[in-house]
Parts: sequence; structure tokens; C-alpha cells
Amino acid sequence: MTEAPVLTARHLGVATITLNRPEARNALDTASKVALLAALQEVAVDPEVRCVVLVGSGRAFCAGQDLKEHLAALQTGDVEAVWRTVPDHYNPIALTLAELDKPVIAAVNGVAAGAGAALAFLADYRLLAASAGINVAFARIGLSCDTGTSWTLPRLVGPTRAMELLLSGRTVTAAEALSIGLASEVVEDAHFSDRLAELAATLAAGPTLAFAAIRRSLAYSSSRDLEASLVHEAELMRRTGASADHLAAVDAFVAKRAAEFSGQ
Ligand code: T3D
Repeated sequence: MTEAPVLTARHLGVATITLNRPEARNALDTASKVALLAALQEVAVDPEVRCVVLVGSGRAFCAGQDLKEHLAALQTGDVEAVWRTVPDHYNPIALTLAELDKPVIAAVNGVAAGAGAALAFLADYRLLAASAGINVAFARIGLSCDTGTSWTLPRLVGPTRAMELLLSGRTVTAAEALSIGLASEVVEDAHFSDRLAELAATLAAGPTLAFAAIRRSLAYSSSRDLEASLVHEAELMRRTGASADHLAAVDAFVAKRAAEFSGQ
């Protein structure tokens, strides 16, 4: 039986979405892209899910577009059909990831290349295994960039470094990724799974509505002026301020108890 290209597992508020084509370094063929979008859409509306983890199976996180499928499609000569994959697949995946109302961890267990790297850039937390690497490989195969890279990468590392990485198509080691702000944390390979489980559990036990609002706040302000961002912040503070978690956490603080968040 053929294995599903994307697997979703739920455990104690954490949904783990695994890109599951290890023999192809989890490269994204059409079936994977369709399945990934469906998986993201499912966890987006599942109220039990309070943290989403995106990880690769085997040695890689994700090698980006499946270039074998891509070459076969190019060779048909129907270039228009080939490039519909950006608006039809990559763009909705990027938007769904960016707009999830829960924290997202990219568990970069191995190399992340091209659109695979772009998926990681859309997460809130990039946990890298020490042996992992990130490569915005688009120009190496004569392409510009997609899946939100032009939006996320300069915001993560600044325009100068983003341009250098895109022009060179070089691999950034995990250590460098940490030093330039591309990784949130790097952990030795042997401790990767344990640290991922701990981090995901912590986020899943957190104030989910506040986390969602923080995601929205940063995304909003990154393309707005201060005045508009202040108005938006006020609106989100009003919403999170009306949550059960806020009341319970302030109550716990005053009573000198640890806060327990329900996500409501
Ligand atoms: O249609 C569109 O919209 C195009 C959109 C493009 C967006 C993009 O993502 S562009 C970037 C595409 N990705 C790449 O350029 C990365 C290509 N892969 C690599 O550079 C290397 O494979 C890796 C650095 C990711 C991993 O290296 P390594 O040494 O661990 O593995 P390997 O030996 O190169 O590959 C192992 C197998 O995976 C191999 O298959 P085989 O020979 O055993 O049958 C290889 O062909 C396959 N594989 C790796 N990457 C891809 C792939 N197959 C299809 N597509 C891939 N991207």
C-alpha cells in the first residue's frame, strides 16, 4: 500500500503534521501539496488543537518542489499549467499557515530547501536540529522565490542578508541560522525529539487566544505604520482581555498560584 504523503497525529492539544516522502527528502509533489493544505485546514478549525508542529520524516525537513514531477510537467510544454501550482497550491498553503489561530512550530529535523524553507519561515518558532540546514535554493534552479519567501525572509534576517541568501542559494548551517535570526533555537540531534515534545506541550498549554492575537499583531504591524498598529493592538487587547484565560491568569497571579490556561 502507498503511504500517505502527509500524516497528521493529534496528542494532548498538539497536532503534528509530518511530510512523509522520506525517499524524496519530503519533496512536494501535487499529492503532498493537496494533502498538506487539507491537513492545515483541518487543524485550523479543530478547537482541540492548540499547537501545530510541521516536521519531515527521515533525514530531511522538506526539499521543496518535487523537481522530478516539475520537470515532467515542464516537458509537456504547458508552462501555464505548470505554474498554476503557485496560486493553486503554494499560496493557499502559505496563507493558511500564516493565518492559523494557534502557534506553529517548524521542527526542522534536516535540510529545508526552496519551498520547504519557505514553509519553515512561516512558522512562529523554528526549532533546528544541529545537523539541519536551510537553503533558499530557488535561484540555483533559475527561479525567483515563492511561498511567501519575499515577505518572510527579509523580515526575519533583514533585506541585505535575505538578498545574499537568495542570490547565492547557499546552505545556512543551523549555527549560522541561529546567529542571523533564522532559527529560534538549535538543539543537538540526539535531543531534538525530546525538546520538540517539551516545546509543543508548553505552547499547547498556553493562552491560545493570546498566542493567536500575537501572531496577528506582528503580521499586521509588519506592513502598517505605528498609528494603525496601535489601533489594531488596542482591538486585540480588548479581545484577549475579555478571555477566560486572562481573568484566570490575573486571578492566579494575585493568589500567588501558577496560571492554568484553557485556551478560551
Ligand atoms: O512547480 C513549481 O512551482 C516550482 C516551485 C519551486 C519551488 C522550490 O521549492 S524550488 C527548490 C526546489 N528544491 C531544490 O532545489 C532542492 C533539491 N534537492 C537538493 O538540493 C538535495 O536533494 C537536498 C539538499 C535537499 C538533500 O540532499 P541529500 O544529499 O540528503 O539527498 P539527495 O541524494 O540529493 O536526494 C535523495 C533523493 O531525494 C534523490 O532521489 P533518488 O536519486 O534516490 O531517487 C533525490 O533525487 C530526491 N530529491 C531530493 N530533492 C528532491 C528530490 N526529488 C524531487 N524533488 C526534489 N526537490
